[in-house]
Amino acid sequence: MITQDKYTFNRLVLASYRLPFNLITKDKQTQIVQNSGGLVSAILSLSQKMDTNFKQNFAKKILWVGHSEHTKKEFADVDSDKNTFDVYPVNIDPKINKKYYSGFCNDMIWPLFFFFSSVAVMDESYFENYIKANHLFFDVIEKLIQPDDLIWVHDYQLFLLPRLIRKRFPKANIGFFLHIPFPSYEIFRMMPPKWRKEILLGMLGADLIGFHTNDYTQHFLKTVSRILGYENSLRKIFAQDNIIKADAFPIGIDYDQFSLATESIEIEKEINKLTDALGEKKFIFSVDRLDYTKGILRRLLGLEYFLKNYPMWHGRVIFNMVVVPSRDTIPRYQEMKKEIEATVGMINGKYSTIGWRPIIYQYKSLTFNELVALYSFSHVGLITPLRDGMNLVAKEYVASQRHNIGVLILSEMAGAVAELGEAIIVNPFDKQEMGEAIYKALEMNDDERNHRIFQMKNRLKTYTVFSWTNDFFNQLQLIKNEQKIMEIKYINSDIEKEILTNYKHANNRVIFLDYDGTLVPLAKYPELATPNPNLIGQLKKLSSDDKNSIVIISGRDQSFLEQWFGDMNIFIIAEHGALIKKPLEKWEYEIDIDTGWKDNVYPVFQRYSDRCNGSFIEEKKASLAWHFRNCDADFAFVRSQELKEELKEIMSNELSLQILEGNKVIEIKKKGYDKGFAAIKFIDQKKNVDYILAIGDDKTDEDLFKAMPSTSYTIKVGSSPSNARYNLKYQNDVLSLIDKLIGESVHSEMGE
Ligand code: GDG
Repeated sequence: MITQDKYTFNRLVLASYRLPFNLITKDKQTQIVQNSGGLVSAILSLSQKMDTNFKQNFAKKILWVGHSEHTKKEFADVDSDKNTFDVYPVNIDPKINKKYYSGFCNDMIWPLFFFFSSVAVMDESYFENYIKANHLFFDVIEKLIQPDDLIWVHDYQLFLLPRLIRKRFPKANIGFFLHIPFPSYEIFRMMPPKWRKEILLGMLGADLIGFHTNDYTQHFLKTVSRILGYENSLRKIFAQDNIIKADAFPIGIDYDQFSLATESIEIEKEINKLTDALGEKKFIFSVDRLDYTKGILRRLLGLEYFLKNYPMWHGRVIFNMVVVPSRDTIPRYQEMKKEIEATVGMINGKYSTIGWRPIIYQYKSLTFNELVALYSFSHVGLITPLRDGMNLVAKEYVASQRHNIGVLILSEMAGAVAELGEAIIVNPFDKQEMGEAIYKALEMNDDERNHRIFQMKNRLKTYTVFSWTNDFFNQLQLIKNEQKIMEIKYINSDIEKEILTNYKHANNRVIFLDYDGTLVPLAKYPELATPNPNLIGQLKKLSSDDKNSIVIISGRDQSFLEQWFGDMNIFIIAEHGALIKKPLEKWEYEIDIDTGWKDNVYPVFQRYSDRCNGSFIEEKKASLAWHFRNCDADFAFVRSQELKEELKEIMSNELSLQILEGNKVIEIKKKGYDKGFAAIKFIDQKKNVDYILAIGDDKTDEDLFKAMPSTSYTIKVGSSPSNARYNLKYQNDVLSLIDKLIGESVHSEMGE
């Protein structure tokens, strides 16, 4: 059970494509009607019971931003239950909406994310309108947002919205939840590069990103790492300027709403009607929105297999298939509807008798009472989507089992399967398995039915829609707290002032600067990361101050560093401390260079280069490095682990060797020196150093940060955790800091 904590959020602002209600005018009377769909069902329960479930936490009313053709005033005029939430309609021009919603959302993302990639339509104008529509949502939110609001953005129609909010309100509390599956990287990458990057960056505008299952979360983390290059650890993504959490939050239902409803008089009446109509016949039930992901046609084939192979059940069982109208203005959906109806006709034509028809097909919406009565009355719930984010129908079916007689047959492709393991699990593409599952369900004894439903009920009771929400909000609060701790480490104007003031007053300063990722951005190949004239100019100016010793401390080899910095008034420490060069002097070895070991290691590195496309070996004076920055990340990771294992074996004979892990590089070198060791030695030789600044971005810079005296200013570039005292978000920030140091040098020279 998730305990409810006190959040620091004040109001809850929801943003979803659809508002939960629509206004419909009939006989000159305007009525408010509920929209169908999983998201609406879930959030509506939440808003209705906000008062009892989130009493101490939020301001009473939820604010709900969603698309509608109606105005705020029109809603206010007919809203009979004004206490639950305030609606903020987003009006979208029908032309934009067509390309945005019917186009990009339902013709592109929907099929692609449900793994029906062959039917995804990639039209540039769809994406342009997707951007426009997300901006329209932002325009409404911009006007209502307050500092402590929690803005919870829902689903694939609003991928870009979190980032739009973040840009304008950097400190906003933003959650994002995806109700549909997140596809594997291979599917996601089918989108044009610009779209896929925008979508990921859009989502990463949130502080917390939720999915229904662990699989979808993993797909997302991998996709972010492959497309944007952001690393993650324990589901925290280290973007350049923020830490974002991605995790699984399987949506729950309002269990009591269904369970208690089965005891109501209204539902008793509905059940009586069904009993009168069906007598002793067993009853199989399914309900889905009209959609190709729901597996309706395949289900019919499973039923046909059952009818063909188990004739003893003819006349004794009825299958009620309710299809709820949805998106039926889209040609693909219209065709599917026709096909469903033809298949129902075919099966009924083949197996009906004068007194019995196996399938009762209905194309309509049900009232809540009708729905619960059908759930509760049926002996089998046949829920077999080809793919589903979660599938709430399956959960509602279980919660509505008053006498625990129903057997749930559930597709292994539904997210819900993780929590409903006592169902009969089927592959929806396998008609034989489905047919046999129907037979098994109908023949199952009461004890087993009871036991299975009982187990599933217990789970659903515990993790309801309210626990789901609470879990999400708790996690959002935790990541916000973590960001705040990180915020203290980011260099702000006060910290910067201290760094500059102490610099100004110091007389014997040492400034250690890592090269790749610190002075220049990381590049695909090391030789491409060369310093530009501006950087060279900056380093010249900084090193012209007599009080400064500037040290470039890098894993790079001697020749590269010599080429660019050899003629400057700069100290160079190459190969993590193996070699050092004082300004205008010759290189000196800091260690005893014995490279006999390379003969054993090189062939191993060579083998891994051959086995891992895109990787390459860099041979330095005192070390060998295997780079895998340009490889398939997962594959290279596996290979790098294998390589490490193999190297360990070699090292058991060569005890003086050490593995150094850098950013997408594995290096092997002699033990006994690293950047920290080299830097300490440098400081000791200098004597009377009264100011130390050390900046780096790489794992190997951690040795440097750890070794420095606590009064030093150690700075890590990027947002990941580090031994450094402070963090700078971007590599470019290092250059700005250098400019400011130069400014201080100039002022002190002028005696200011
Ligand atoms: C999306 C994801 C995910 C349906 N027909 C009627 C009716 N409903 C209600 C059900 C249920 C909801 O609609 C359908 O939810 P699902 O989860 O089964 O499916 P999607 O609409 O595709 O929902 C899905 C969900 O979002 C939540 O995150 O689980 O994977 O695709 O609550 O009861 N309700 C009434 N009459 C109907 O005719 N009253």
